[in-house]
Amino acid sequence: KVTLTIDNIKVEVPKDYTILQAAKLAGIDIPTLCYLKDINEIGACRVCLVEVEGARALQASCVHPVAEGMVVKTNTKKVRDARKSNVELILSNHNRECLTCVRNKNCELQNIADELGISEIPFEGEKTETVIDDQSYSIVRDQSKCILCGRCVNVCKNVQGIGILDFVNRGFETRVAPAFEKSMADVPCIYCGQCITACPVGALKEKDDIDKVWDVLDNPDVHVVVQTAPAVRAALGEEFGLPIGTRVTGKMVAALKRLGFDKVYDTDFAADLTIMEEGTELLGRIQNGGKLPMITSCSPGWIRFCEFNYPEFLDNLSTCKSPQQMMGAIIKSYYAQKNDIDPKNICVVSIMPCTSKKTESQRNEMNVNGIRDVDIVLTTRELAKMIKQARIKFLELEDEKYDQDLLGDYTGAGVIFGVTGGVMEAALRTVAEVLEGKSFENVEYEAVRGVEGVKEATVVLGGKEIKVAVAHGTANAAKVLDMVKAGEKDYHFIEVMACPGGCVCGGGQPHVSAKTKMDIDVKAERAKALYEEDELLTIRKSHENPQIKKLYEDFLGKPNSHKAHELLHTHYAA
Ligand code: HC0
Ligand code: SF4
Repeated sequence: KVTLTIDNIKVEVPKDYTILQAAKLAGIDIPTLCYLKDINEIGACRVCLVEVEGARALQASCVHPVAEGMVVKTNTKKVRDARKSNVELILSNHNRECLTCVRNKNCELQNIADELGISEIPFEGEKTETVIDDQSYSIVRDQSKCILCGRCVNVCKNVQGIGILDFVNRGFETRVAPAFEKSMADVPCIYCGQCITACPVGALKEKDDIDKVWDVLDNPDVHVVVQTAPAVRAALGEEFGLPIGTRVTGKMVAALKRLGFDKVYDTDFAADLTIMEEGTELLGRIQNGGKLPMITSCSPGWIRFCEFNYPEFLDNLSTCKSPQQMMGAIIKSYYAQKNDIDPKNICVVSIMPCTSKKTESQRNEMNVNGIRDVDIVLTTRELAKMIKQARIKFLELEDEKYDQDLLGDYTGAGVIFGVTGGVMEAALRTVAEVLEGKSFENVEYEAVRGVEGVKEATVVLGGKEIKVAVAHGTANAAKVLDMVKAGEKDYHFIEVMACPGGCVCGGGQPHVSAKTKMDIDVKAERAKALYEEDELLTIRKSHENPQIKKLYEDFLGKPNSHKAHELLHTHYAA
């Protein structure tokens, strides 16, 4: 421990702390801009400058280590002036069309300019040309908004282990872009959108598909069915000022009904269906000497990561489509048939916490006889925008229930899909009962829960040891695959989610400022919301979902049947 003085307040902190951390502990707020806890701690923007007694220049507090007896001042004229001119400099080459920016009122640069009292930009010079890359289905990059903070660069490189975005060129020509300034559509980007959630400004955003949805809602000839992913309910409320981790399932359903969707269903139904298919596939592979470890295939960012970086594992992927795609395929077959609607007149809209789901829905594989499983994908953020555009008073909505017919039941197992370890836990709940031939009271598998990057467990089922692993964030997935490749591990089943924390922290979820991330573990808070819903539900195992049983009886036959394969499975080839 060391003791230092910040603004005349004595504070004792661990000796590996930075001044920024120490100040925080002392209740002193230092502004930051490029700083992103654990991800981007590089002192580049020079907004967090402080005066350190004895040092000649001002110091970037986010990287400057504390020392015994150090005396720090965070609010002198020198400090205020320096911070201000550094932000003015950033603003002088920034596209300041805030009113039409996706991050208007939710922009860390806008906030800091306001807090520092910046009322004019003293230097006006040459500006970076506006170049917009909107060629991919998922991500739009606007160079004129980029402030070169490096947050996206480091999340992509270090957290995801990918490195699509980097600094290119020098001096005034410096840009953050893919190599050779290629389009995001032409590089091995997995569209996880972690770069978007790291971006403090509007330089990175999702492809906006809101108007497509308004169009189909306005068209009386189209039957529009919406599905909501498990993780959306854990975060949508944040867009309306609710605390992180507030569960808003009922209000979300009410809002979707007001927006005019013909039917509102939960992707959780299809998550249960996935467990039936994937669980059966796993048992089949174990019993018949199939390819192991089997690896989950529901996270489209992970699928792309595997295709680009570990093609030798493509046969290890479960052949199951993701729940979002299964839901679409079932709506356009079973549901269409039962309701006597031509599937060509049905539009399936998904609300997802994910930007990669937009690209997934457009993949060649994701159709049945030329009919797309899912037509339009919106992120959680886009849904919030639609609700605001419709002037729906979200906070005042009474809870409503999903539509109940045919695809309305869902279980706790389906809900927890949205958090890392959830798919594994849901699978174990079902596989355990099949192998043991009896029903279990305790359904909670603590070993696969939590925010650790790689989790492992061995469960004994029907006298057989089943070894499983869970990885979230693609850098962690790579670690697990490398161990399997090296023969160090022999798992039966691996769950991979591309985003750290799982879908609850997907690239389409509401923005959380770097400042809030210093205080709150967003992954854990949002996960809690889903575990809470799981506990509240009476049915917590996928195979006990009554409408899933009915779907098999009336339509699919058995799990992994010929029909199930035609609709719900696919194959990924290199
Ligand atoms: Fe997920 Fe999913 S759990 S990927 O994270 O498996 O996006 O929430 O919808 O499809 O169900 C995302 C979330 C889903 C799918 C489900 C899976
Ligand atoms: Fe990197 Fe993911 Fe952003 Fe692509 S979407 S640049 S992989 S962080």
